[in-house]
Order: sequence, then structure tokens, then C-alpha cells
Amino acid sequence: MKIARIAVMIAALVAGGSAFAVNPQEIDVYAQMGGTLSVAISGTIFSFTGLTPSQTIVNATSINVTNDSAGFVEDYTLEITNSLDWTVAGANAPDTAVIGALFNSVAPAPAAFGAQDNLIGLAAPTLAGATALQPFVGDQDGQDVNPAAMITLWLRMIAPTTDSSSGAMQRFDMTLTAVAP
Ligand SMILES: [Ca+2]
Repeated sequence: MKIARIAVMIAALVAGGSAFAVNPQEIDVYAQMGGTLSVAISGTIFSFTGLTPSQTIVNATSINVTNDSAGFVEDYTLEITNSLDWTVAGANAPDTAVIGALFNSVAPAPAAFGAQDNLIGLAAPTLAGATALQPFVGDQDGQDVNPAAMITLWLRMIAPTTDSSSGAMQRFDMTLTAVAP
């Protein structure tokens, strides 16, 4: 008898769900910044020409990297391709060049580039300043760059020991990508 009465009460409550008193009420408030990650660079072509075997050289003019997004803090990744005739690797060899990258406020000496700064042809993008190795980190690190802030990127080339292309111009496509910080 008692069970039947409870069942009737439950049925009534379910039928009239709005009859539940609720207080307080929760309101989900959403907000989102408009725009997208964006990065500007001062030039899209950098050349090391007239190289001699195993020559080590740092580009004389910085690559200026500016966070030109509307309001997003950014990290940067770097990646590079091989060229038609040369491979990009951690040590130079026949038809194999070393290309290192470093974020630094002034032109770094070649010796400032470490093994962790060397790009590897066709490797997955490497996050600047990530992990204990701190790739591409000079006195700037490519990490948590604020909108409108500019950092400067330098490249070190170590030429191959020998060249089988008879001096053909080699083009490596390096990609700098702004990513979430
Ligand atoms: Ca970061």
C-alpha cells in the first residue's frame, strides 16, 4: 500500500518536472578572442653562396620574427626540407649540410649553436625552447612571445665536405610556425 503511494508520487513528480524548485541557477558564460595565430618575418629568402667545403657561416642579417596576431601569445616551431642534392643533418658530410637555428638578440658566434639547434631535413617540427635540450635558444627562446613582440632568428650553415651538384644552387624550405603557447 505504502509502495503504491510512493510510486504514484514519483509518477506525479516526473510528469510535472518543472514543479521542482531550483535555487540557485547556474549560467554558463562563454567568451572567446577573435582572430588566429599569425607571424610575420622580415624576409623570406636567405642565401649562403660562394661556400667552401665545411665552411661555417652565420647569416649576417637577422630574420626578424614578429608576433603580428591580434592578441595571442605564441610559441614557434621550425622545420626544414632537404634540397634537391643535399641533405640537412647533424654533421656535415658529402652532399650533407648542417643548418642550425638560434633565437638571439644579436648575431651569435658560430660556436653559440649547439647540436640541439641543428635542424634535420624532413624531421617533424621542433618546438623552440622545448624540453631540457632547449632547441634554438640563445638569449631569446621562441617561447611565449607576446603580440607585437619581435625576436630575431639566426641561421648557421656548415657546408658539405664535398658537392656532387657541380655548384648548383640548393634550396631548403624552412618553415616557421606559430603554435599555441
Ligand atoms: Ca610556451
